[in-house]
Amino acid sequence: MTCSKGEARMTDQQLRLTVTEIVRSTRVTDMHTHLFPPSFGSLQMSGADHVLTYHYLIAEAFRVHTHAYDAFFDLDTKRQAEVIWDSLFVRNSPLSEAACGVLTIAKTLGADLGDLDSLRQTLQAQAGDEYVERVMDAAGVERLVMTNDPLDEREAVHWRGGVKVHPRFHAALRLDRVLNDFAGAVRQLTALGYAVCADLSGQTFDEVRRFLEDWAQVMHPVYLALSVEPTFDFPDDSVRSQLLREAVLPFCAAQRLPLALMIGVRRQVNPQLRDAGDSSGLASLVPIERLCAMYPEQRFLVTVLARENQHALAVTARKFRNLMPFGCWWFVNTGSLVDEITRMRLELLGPTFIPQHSDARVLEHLIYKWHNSRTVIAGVLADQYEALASTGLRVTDDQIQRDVTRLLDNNFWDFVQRG
Ligand code: FIX
Ligand code: ZN
Repeated sequence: MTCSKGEARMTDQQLRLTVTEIVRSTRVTDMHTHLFPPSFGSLQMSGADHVLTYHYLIAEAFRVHTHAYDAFFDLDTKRQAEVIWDSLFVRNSPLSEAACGVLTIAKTLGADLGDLDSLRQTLQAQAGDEYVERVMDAAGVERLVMTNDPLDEREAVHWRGGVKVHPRFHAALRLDRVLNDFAGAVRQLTALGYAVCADLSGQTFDEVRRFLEDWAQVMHPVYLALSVEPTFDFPDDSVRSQLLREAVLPFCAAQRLPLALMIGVRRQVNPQLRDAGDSSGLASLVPIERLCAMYPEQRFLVTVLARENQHALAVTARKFRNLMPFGCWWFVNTGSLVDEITRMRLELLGPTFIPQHSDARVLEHLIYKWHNSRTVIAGVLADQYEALASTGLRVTDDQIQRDVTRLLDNNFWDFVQRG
């Protein structure tokens, strides 16, 4: 960045256009999704019916239709999609972020708006690599990270069979089953030949570590991930805390892998809603401070679900360089909150965070999620560059491009590869 001193500098409007164009055209790494490539068979989800039966839309549609919970879930996917379509797109205007997103997908892929048949014909339910690449390109997503649970048999069977992973997909080894329900995991781990005990006695820590090592060799994860409830504490004498201390963190250190923590989910506040039944709660960031202080060489990627926790996360990241805030997760992934959170992070951290991930569960979600996120990120950045330019500093295209590439791509890879 150079001082303007007599040189022509961009008008605010030019600056805004430049930032918008750079954010629009910069390819992202989507560092947390629930997507799979076609080689994982039915785990790969795409097409209109899956787009419409996204759990975000399921929850919203229950506020409109009168089906009993079980009666709705007893319907097949096609019929569920029709109920949701009728509830959110016919009987109401699709004003929510997730509902409007379906129209963004339709428009981008060339389906007729307001026509479910057209959406079904345009989006491919049986996707091959070519369609996956077309959708990723339309969303400007160069690479993405999956969520890979080694204790999910539907998934493990593909890995054991030597599945070929599309080169634009990367793995993240998900620890929820092992760490959040160790008693349940013990049954599975024992059946798989790992000598673990629910009371953590004997070889348990070594065996959990061996399990992680075995799966790291298969998946080549770019990080490990765990979601936790708002009351998450560390260190304490819980089974999870002991497993973290004695097995997971030593494993991460040996393999130089970051640990992603997703904090603040209250699972199944309404079990009748199934996948749509989780909620959010306020957490303390003190356990994250402790983790970062106790393990200064360990890198932590952290996202928080409660709006009220976002500021504490940014402040904590100012104190610990081994903490990387990422994304606006789930209930805070809406335009107004992404704007607020991204603005605040930029003000407190400069371009040293990962502004967004999509959490897409269905391939085409990438399109609307990244379209919406880019729009907000561009607006926030344009305001900050405008403020910078008003000091007399000349902001160049190259510098904007460098910063945007950091935010949308390099910050993630630099952080995970720092080890
Ligand atoms: O734990 C997670 O990774 C969450 O993102 C999901 O479980 C959640 O259902 C989701 O899709 C949120 O966007
Ligand atoms: Zn997720």
